[in-house]
This record gives sequence, structure tokens and C-alpha cells, in this order.
Amino acid sequence: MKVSHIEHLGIAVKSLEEAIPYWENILGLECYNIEEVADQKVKTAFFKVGDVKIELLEATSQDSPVAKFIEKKGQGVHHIAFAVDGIEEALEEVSSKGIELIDKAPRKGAEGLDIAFLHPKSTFGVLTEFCEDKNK
Ligand code: CMX
Repeated sequence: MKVSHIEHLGIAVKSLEEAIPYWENILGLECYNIEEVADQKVKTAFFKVGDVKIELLEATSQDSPVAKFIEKKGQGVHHIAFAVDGIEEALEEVSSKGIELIDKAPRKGAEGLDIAFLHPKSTFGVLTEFCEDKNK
């Protein structure tokens, strides 16, 4: 498999409305997209830092993975997302090497990407996402 780059870093926040001004007014970055991903029970806000994106995540329900994360660990870095070429093959490969998959097949994520998560228990505590832009 080939990881081409870090696509984004996911950061869990209690409120997009409260967090966005830090990224815009203090760091001087532009929020270029806000999008709800119903499947993941999150609302997302995106910023670009060079080629890497920052994805702020706000839970849209109490049973959202992001709500659970904030309850346990507080706000902060939630996951790292790697862009891969051939997401299905990449999942098959890491699974065959003993990595536990959260998603056995890709689903649709923010910005039209195909996404799938690896379990943090298999990845030294870092929730890891693979993503592929099949529209490119
Ligand atoms: N990073 C590292 N560890 C995490 C974690 C995270 N983001 N989220 C949960 N964990 C750990 C917990 O601390 C816990 O560890 P311990 O057993 O040592 O206490 C363990 O994983 C189980 O956590 P839990 O709170 O009991 O939660 P669940 O098992 O119900 O779910 C997980 C955990 C990772 C399977 C679930 O959060 C998940 O499926 N995540 C993938 C989907 C997701 O996060 N979507 C939101 C973002 C979507 C987007 O970017 O669009």
C-alpha cells in the first residue's frame, strides 16, 4: 500500500462556533467549508495549512464518537487521516497484517472522500483514518 500524504488532522471540539475564531482570528487561517456528516454524527469545519487540512469536529448527538471522546479525554487531537491510493486494497493489506479495522469497507466522509478507520488499539493509541478522493 502507499500512503501519499497526511490528508487531515481531526480535532474534537465542544463547539465549532466557539473554536473557529481561534483558528481564524489568532492563527489567521480561513474556514473554507462547514459540512455535516450525518453518518458519523459530526459537524465539520475545514482549514488548509499548506497541503494539510485541519478538520474540527463537533458532535451532533450524545452517542457520536466525538461526544464520547470529549467526555473521556476532553477536547483535542482526535485522529490522523492518511491519503492512500486504493483504499479497499489498503484496508485488506493492513487487516491481513493483524490491524483491527473499524470499517471493513469505505464509507462516504466529508468533502466526498471515501473513508475508513483503523482501531486505535491496533495503532498505538492513534485513531487512524484512510481516505481516498475517487473524484480526482
Ligand atoms: N483516539 C484514541 N483512542 C480512542 C479514540 C480516539 N479518537 N476514541 C476512543 N478511543 C479509545 C478509548 O479511550 C478507549 O480506550 P480504553 O479502552 O483504553 O479506555 C477505547 O478506544 C474504546 O473507546 P470507547 O469510548 O469505549 O468508545 P467505542 O469503543 O464505542 O468507540 C472507536 C471507539 C474508536 C471504535 C469509535 O470512536 C469509532 O468508531 N471511531 C471512528 C469513527 C469516528 O471517530 N468518527 C468521527 C469523525 C468522522 C470524520 O472525520 O468525518
